[in-house]
Amino acid sequence: MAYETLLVETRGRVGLVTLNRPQALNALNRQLLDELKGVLAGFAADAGIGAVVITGSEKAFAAGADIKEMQPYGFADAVVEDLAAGWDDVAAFRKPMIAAVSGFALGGGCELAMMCDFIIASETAKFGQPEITLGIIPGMGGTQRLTRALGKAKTMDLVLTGRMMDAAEAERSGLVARVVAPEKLLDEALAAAEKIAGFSLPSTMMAKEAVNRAYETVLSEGMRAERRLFHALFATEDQKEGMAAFVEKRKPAFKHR
Ligand code: CO8
Repeated sequence: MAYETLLVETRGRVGLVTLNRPQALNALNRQLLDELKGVLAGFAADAGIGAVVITGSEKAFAAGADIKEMQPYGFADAVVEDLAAGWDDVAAFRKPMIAAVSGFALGGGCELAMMCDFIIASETAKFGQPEITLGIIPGMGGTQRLTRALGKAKTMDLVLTGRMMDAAEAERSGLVARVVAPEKLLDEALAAAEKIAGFSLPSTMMAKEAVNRAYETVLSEGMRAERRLFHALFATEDQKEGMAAFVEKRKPAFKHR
């Protein structure tokens, strides 16, 4: 299927989505969101896909939500449409999803990267929440996910000043999992995704679910949730296979990949 705002490919068991609105530095408009939701729904239903990589161009992962599209909105329009809420569907994608970020990841672009399970950044990446410079605030999770990732001090600094942070600062601050040379970015992200996609899918999905609980609840509830998910995996054939393979000193052949 052809998309106007995305390039979509499958590499082995990895779904690769490239944001593709070069004329607007991959600004996230309604059409892009609709197309991305459609692609992710397809990947969710496709047993051949075990992980997803979302990337942009060398210059921009995404320079934010589309300012030209938002400009005419009034308060009532924003409320009635529930502006920005559609992105919750992207964040709710259940298979592992990696953001491969080069260049600008600003506003909604930074927020989209944070909806992914982890971020691999090129040395050229620049992260920021510049909404304050437009007379608004982040609306796709920036004030919440950034605070959980970086803590209050740095989040306040970024959100209140609108300044950008480079890849080294983002890695130091815990926003980014790995920083690599620009030419290695996609290979690094695809290799990580392919590795994840080679494991048992129920276990990678439950691992993601368990880690995400840490962001949503208190420690005792999170521990209970983790333990039940941990117990549940002992009901899978892949647990039998994974442990038997270890004991027999061979590679596991997971069934639910
Ligand atoms: N929206 C629309 N168009 C954009 C955006 C954007 N966010 N960013 C860049 N563009 C367009 C520019 O208008 C320009 O178009 P044209 O050639 O027609 O004038 C083209 O992309 C190239 O951009 P620049 O010429 O500005 O490129 P530079 O290299 O000079 O500058 C920057 C790059 C610094 C990234 C600059 O483009 C910039 O500051 N962009 C805006 C960054 C920003 O403020 N982002 C936050 C947007 S608000 C937001 O994300 C809120 C999210 C929550 C709400 C979600 C609701 C759906």
